[in-house]
Amino acid sequence: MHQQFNERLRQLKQGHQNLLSTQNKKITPGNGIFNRYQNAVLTAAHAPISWRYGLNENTNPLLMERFGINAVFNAGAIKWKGKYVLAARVEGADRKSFFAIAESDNGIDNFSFWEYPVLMPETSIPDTNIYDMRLIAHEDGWVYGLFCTERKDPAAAGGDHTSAIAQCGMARTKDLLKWERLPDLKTPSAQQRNVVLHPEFVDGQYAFYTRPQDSFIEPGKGGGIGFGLAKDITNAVIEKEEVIDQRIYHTIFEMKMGLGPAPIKTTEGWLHMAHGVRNTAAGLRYTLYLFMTSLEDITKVIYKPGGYFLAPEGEERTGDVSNVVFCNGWVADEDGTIFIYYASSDSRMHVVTSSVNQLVDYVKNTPADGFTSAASVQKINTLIDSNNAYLKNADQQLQEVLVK
Ligand code: M1P
Repeated sequence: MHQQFNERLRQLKQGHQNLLSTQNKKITPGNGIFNRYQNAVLTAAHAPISWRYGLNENTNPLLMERFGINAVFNAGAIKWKGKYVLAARVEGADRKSFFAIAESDNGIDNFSFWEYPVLMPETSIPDTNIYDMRLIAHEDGWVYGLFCTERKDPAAAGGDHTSAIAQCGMARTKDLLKWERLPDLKTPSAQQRNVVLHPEFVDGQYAFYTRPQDSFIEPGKGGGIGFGLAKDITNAVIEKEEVIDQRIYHTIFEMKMGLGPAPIKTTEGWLHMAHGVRNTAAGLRYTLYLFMTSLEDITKVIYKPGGYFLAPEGEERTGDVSNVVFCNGWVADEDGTIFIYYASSDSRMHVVTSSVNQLVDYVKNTPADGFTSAASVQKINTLIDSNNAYLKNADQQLQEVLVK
C-alpha cells in the first residue's frame, strides 16, 4: 500500500511539474495586430496538488482527490515586483468561485499559484459567490480589486433557487496577500457586474466604469458601459450613472457589453478592452472589442473599430459556457509590449501579445461599424481601390511580391 501511495504521489507531482514547466510558443504570423500562443497559460490542472489531495497516507491511503477544481478563468492582471501576476477566478467542483494569485517570470508560460488562495474578507452580508476581479493600481497608492459579489435574491419566491443579485464588491491591498474589504459599490442600478475603477482621479473623485443591468443575466434597459464618480472609496456611492458605450442592433454587442481591465493610458487616448455579447440560436456569443476614449474627457469615445478584436478559436470555443472569450486583465510593459490575458468558454486562461503601437494603430485605422451589409462592402471596396492605386505606382519588384 505504502509503495502504491508513493508511486501515485510521484506521478501526480511529475505531471504537475511537467505542466508548469512547459514552454509556450508564439503562433506566427498572426494577424499583425496580436499573436496567439500554442498553450493555455493557466488551467484547473495548474492548481497545486496540496489544494486538491489529502497527502496524509494515514487518512487518505488511496491518495484521493478531496477538493475538485473545475476551472480557472477570468483573471485580473498586474505587473508586480517584476513578475506577471494573475488574480484568477478559480471555480471548485462545488461551483463556488474564489480568487488565487499566480505568477510567471515572462508572462507567457510557467505560471504557478501562490501557496494559498485568497480568503476574501466579507461585508455584513456574506457573498455566496465572488468572481471576475479587476486589479487596478490606483494613483492613491492602493491596489484595488473590484469583483462581482453574487447573493441569492432575498425577494425570490419560495421554491425559486436561481434568482440572484450581482453587485460590485471592492477590496484593497498593498501586497496582494492581505485584503481590506470595502463596502459594496452603490449605484442607481438594480444589478452590477464588470465594474472597473479608473486608475486616476477625475475631478478629485474616484471614477468607475459600470455595467447597469435590470436583472442577473438579462440587461433589460441596461447592458451598456456606464460611468460614474464617487467621492469616497471607503463608502463609494455613484449618484449619477451615464452610459458611455451603448448597445446597438446587429452588432457584436447588441445584447450587452462589459468593460474588461482598467484602461491603458497612451499619448492618443485611453485604450479600452471590453466584451460584447450577442444572441444566437446556439446561445450567447462573447467576443472582445477595443475602443479608445479621450484624454481630455474620459467619457468620450474617440475611436471604435467595427466588429470584434478577438473571438474564440479552436479549443477556445468549447467549455463550461461555450463560445465565450472574456478579458479582465492586461499588462503594459515599459517597452510597449502588451500582454492580454483572456479566458475561453469559462474554462481556462490564454495570452496574446501585442504592443501599444499596434493597438493604437488598430483602433485608429480599423473602420468603424457601418451597421449595414452595404456599408461593409463599401469598406472592402475602398480598401481594394486604395490597394490598386498603390500597386499601380509601386515599382515592378514590389508588385511581383505583392501579387504573389
Ligand atoms: O458566462 C460568460 C460570462 O457571463 C457573465 O458575464 P456578463 O455579466 O458580461 O454576461 C459573467 O458571469 C462572467 O464571469 C462569465 O464569463
